[in-house]
Amino acid sequence: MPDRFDLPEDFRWGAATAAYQIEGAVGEDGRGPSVWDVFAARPGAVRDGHTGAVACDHYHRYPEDIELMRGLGLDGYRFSIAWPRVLPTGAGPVNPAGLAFYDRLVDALLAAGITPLPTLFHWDLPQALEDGGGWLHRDTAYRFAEYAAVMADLLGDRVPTWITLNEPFVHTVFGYATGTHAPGRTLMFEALPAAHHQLLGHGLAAAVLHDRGLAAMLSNNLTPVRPASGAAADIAAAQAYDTLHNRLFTDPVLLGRYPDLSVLGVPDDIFGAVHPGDLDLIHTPGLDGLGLNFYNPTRVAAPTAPGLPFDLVDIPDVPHTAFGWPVVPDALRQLLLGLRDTYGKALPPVTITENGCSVPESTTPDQPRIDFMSAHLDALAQAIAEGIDVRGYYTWSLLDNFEWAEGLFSQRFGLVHVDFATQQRTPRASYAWYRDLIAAHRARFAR
Ligand code: IFM
Repeated sequence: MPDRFDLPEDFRWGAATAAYQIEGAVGEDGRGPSVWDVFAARPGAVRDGHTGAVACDHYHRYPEDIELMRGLGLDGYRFSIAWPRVLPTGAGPVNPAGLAFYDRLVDALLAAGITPLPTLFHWDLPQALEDGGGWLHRDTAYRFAEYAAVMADLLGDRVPTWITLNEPFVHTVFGYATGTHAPGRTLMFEALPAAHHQLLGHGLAAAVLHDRGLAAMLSNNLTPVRPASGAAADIAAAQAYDTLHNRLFTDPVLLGRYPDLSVLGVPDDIFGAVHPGDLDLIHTPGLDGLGLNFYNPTRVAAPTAPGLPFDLVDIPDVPHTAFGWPVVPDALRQLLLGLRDTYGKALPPVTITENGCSVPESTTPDQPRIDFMSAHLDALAQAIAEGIDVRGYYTWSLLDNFEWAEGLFSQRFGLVHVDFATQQRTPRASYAWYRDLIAAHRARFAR
């Protein structure tokens, strides 16, 4: 059985972060407020009242963080650009100091031999755009494409590949449907225009990138969905959840159409959001790579109460992460094979743009993280051996960081521990393990 030592020669090793989770410096150098600044200031919105105001102070400490990446031997680093840092109100005049930060960051990465892989939107929408309706408002998609053009014009000479959106499923559901993330709207299925407008923004931005000779990817959090039993009601519930979590986002981009949304009780035009020609705008630019953020599979049962057409139920008899997420590494292989079954030749090369787990701070060494990553990389090697084109793996995350509604302390995903009082970075055992794995992979192909 192939394992992580059998990954192909050109397999790329990386680590991932996101702007609001690590940068801090939210009030510096002309950055405008984002939805997360506003949301995190609401009493009770984030555990312990934490915010990303300082986070890992990466805005000032990025040279030290790049040294940590160099120490790992990374090929690539996935980070996100804070839209309100470069366009403080989301549109209109650019902020030269914000642009200069990303210019410096990219140059420093390249000097360290690390390929930058930026994400344009990882949930920190400029608050001024939210005040105009945010992703519920169609214009936001057009503002996003303008912002993509600003960044591509600045960095396109040095950055060949871009990710437009991060996890539009999570942003739509947590941000607009249930309100546990910014901007904190609780619209349930009426949140879905926000999904459509993000996809439209993706399509428009991908065209902007292609016009400049750059490659466009989209990263989503996908999950293989399994019914809790063979009962027809559980199977129907699983189909509804798969539609919401996976197909709603992947079908328009890869196939140019929405799945049957009637299983969610949602009209085909998503409450009037889908205009004639939109699906062409989303699909026609084509996707140069699918970014797959994988954490866990999902088990679904028929609903026990009115409201949603599914219940999410736990997967028993498997380990769980500190977050309570079930650990089922082979589900990654199954997900990849399922994507090939569903999309066939329409499936572009895949890159794992996030995978990792939170481990309690007191766990020393962080063996559960090493076990998690090694088992998922073994599953990936098996999927590749079964013919799936997977180009690389970016672990989530380089550093402990601001884990959204969970705040700073409770969910630690980093290969590097961060003491948020002192900003001291301390590499964990998983850091040394990943470094040695990368080195062993390179040594195998050294001539
Ligand atoms: O921290 C998040 C990240 O921002 C998006 N993907 C999942 C991670 C862990 O929850």
